[in-house]
Amino acid sequence: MPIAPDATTAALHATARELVADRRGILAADESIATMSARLEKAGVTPTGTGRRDYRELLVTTPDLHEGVSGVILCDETLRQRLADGRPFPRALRDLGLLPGIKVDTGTTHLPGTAGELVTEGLDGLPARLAEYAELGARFAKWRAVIRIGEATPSPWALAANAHALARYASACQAAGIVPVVEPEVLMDGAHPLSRCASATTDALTALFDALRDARVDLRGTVLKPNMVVPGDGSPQRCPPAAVARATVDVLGAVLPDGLAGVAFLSGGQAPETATAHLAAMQEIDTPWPLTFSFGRALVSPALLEWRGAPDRVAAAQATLARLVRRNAAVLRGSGAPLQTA
Ligand code: 5MM
Repeated sequence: MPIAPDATTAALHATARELVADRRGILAADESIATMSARLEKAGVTPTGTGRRDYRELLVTTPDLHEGVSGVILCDETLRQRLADGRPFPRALRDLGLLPGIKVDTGTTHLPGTAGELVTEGLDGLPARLAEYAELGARFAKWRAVIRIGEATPSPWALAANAHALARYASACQAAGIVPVVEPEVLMDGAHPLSRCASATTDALTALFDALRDARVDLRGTVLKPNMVVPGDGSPQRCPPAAVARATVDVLGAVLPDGLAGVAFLSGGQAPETATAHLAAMQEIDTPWPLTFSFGRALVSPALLEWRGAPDRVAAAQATLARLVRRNAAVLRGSGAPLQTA
């Protein structure tokens, strides 16, 4: 049973559907200041607040971005910044036909009692922050748990702790009228085979959906942002896109309850063409939820390299991003409607 009042519930459902429908995906541009600064420096751009703002402005003002992207996830810094023309980012996004989103976790920390496993933080004061983000125009939010495959990991305790945090975050979002995008990312790091990623992803999703049920999170107002089921990046195993698609959909099909608004995959460090090939192969399989993309690096990395901070390369960088967005949107299946409409 939904915990929010009716009008809010209907609005949550509508926003969640809009995020995953109409052959569009979500652009993840929510790198923390530290991550974004490191990526800018690597591309030869001075990592100042202005540099980060200019880069995000380049991304969101890419011509016709709304044709393949429904919403953009920003970080706290960008949500409070303004475009060069003076418009705050959330308003500019709305003007451009894009839903404003916000990353609300505050990063990961070591989880005591584990062999180096991580738990994501940010629950303290979250309801007040969400109220402010809603006031600033955020319509959806994102929280990422980071799960590493190792000899003895992921441990049940790390999965439970991360699932508990994701569920508390998701229910706080819905109480604030914001759609939660729940991201339990099983990293690609390692030499493990695809089967190991499948079992770790199954365990992570099982813990997550148990916690979401216990927290009475409304799944029709929720989007899942999972990893694809792939071999580790150091594994000699080579899997064709059809095998990745089959394994990924099988894992999701075994765990996901009815009614979820949709699934928007992260790219996790896959090359852009690989992530797109996997997404395309998944569209060949019938699923009860719309499957789309919520890529970060697989959409923006080539554009950042093209730009390198030069004003006269903004148009070329935007063309690079637009090409990748079009390519991913083009592989999406036509039906964006969730099956459960009651
Ligand atoms: C864009 O990067 C997001 C934020 O990362 P940090 O907080 O670590 O700086 C990240 O959560 C991202 O949304 C997901 O990992 C998906 O991005 P990729 O590049 O894996 O598609």
